[in-house]
Amino acid sequence: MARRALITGITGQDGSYLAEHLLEQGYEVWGLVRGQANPRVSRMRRLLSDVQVVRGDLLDQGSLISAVERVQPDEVYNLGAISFVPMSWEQAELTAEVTGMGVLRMLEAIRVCSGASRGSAASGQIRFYQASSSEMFGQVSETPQTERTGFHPRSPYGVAKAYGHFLTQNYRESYGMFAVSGILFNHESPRRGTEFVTRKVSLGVARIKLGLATELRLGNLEARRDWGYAGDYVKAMHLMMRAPRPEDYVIGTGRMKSVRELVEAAFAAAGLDWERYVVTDQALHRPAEVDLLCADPKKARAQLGWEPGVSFDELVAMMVESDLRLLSDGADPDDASWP
Ligand code: NDP
Ligand code: GDR
Repeated sequence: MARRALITGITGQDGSYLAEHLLEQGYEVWGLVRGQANPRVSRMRRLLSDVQVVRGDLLDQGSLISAVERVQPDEVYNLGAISFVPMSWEQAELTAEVTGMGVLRMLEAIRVCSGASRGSAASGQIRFYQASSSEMFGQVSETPQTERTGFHPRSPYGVAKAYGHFLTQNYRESYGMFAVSGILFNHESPRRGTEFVTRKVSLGVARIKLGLATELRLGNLEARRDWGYAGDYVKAMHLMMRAPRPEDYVIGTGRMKSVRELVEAAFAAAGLDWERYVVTDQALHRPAEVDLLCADPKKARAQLGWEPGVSFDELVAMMVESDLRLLSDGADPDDASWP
């Protein structure tokens, strides 16, 4: 019988790539979707017509219990979150509720539905993946960061993710659940939300190239990140869930670039000189910045055999080309079907 996966956050970037990957692996895939008329659901359906939908919200404990009861999943991937870091200062309580407490609610739904109790072996039946983040490292104490590096989150988002991370470990230890966290570094794609810097830049470049804009406003150009391709990273999530033992893994490329280097590469990919178009804006700086993040993915390479396949330059070129195509077709980038 096909294994059954339930994905929260299926209408987001990672949810779409993970669903595609699991369908390719022969899974029956279910997506938890919220809202009465969520416009992202129809976009998701255009790409993932084989996915079945169950209603639910990470804010609503009963809905998660009902979803797990209905789907009877073998694996639950908890990708749903308020994921845009600046929004977590504007709506800190909501971020804590969705990105932090949402993890507790999902774990409780699994615990209740699988009849798990302290020390019971039955609790291992439904496997759980938590989308942890390099933002938990925040102000880093060492570089590169490993599974053993301490956390010093710098935003309400990072704090909420750290709560979810520790709670996942705690349910593994308390109830013997197969519960894992992937500590994923930034990963991007043509499906990335338009508010995140890589996509904002690739869209900005495409608009300027096509004569639809004359400048691109950005915040801190000196921040450095370890950027990889989302399509590679969802494979790591699945490998963690099929590993013999539940363990946490750092997933990244091990290479760091600055926002300035990202901008240079993206404008160059369209044959433009970035210095003529980029304007920096103090209003786009964050109350507390994460200056640099760089993964040490040795454990994932050694134990899961996972390697990133797409380089930084290939990723930037892929995103700029995709946005040039999208805008040339007259599509609305926030509403368009996923490439
Ligand atoms: P997106 O922002 O693209 O997707 C977030 C998803 O969360 C959407 O599907 C959204 O659904 C859903 N969601 C929001 N609120 C709720 C709620 N109350 N109940 C249920 N679902 C909700 O994120 P990504 O795909 O980029 O990231 C996936 C996960 O991985 C997130 O948890 C993120 O924090 C984490 N992460 C991402 C990294 C990255 O670089 N992309 C790196 C490390 C971690 P809706 O359509 O209803 O709004
Ligand atoms: P991040 O991603 O906060 O790392 O979180 P984002 O792309 O938003 O920012 C990366 C860096 O770029 C700087 N920056 C700007 N960022 C945005 N969004 N817009 C700008 O105009 C801009 N100018 C400069 C930022 O200051 C920052 O340093 C992402 C999310 O996907 C999280 O959910 C995930 O957990 C982490 O990656 C790992």
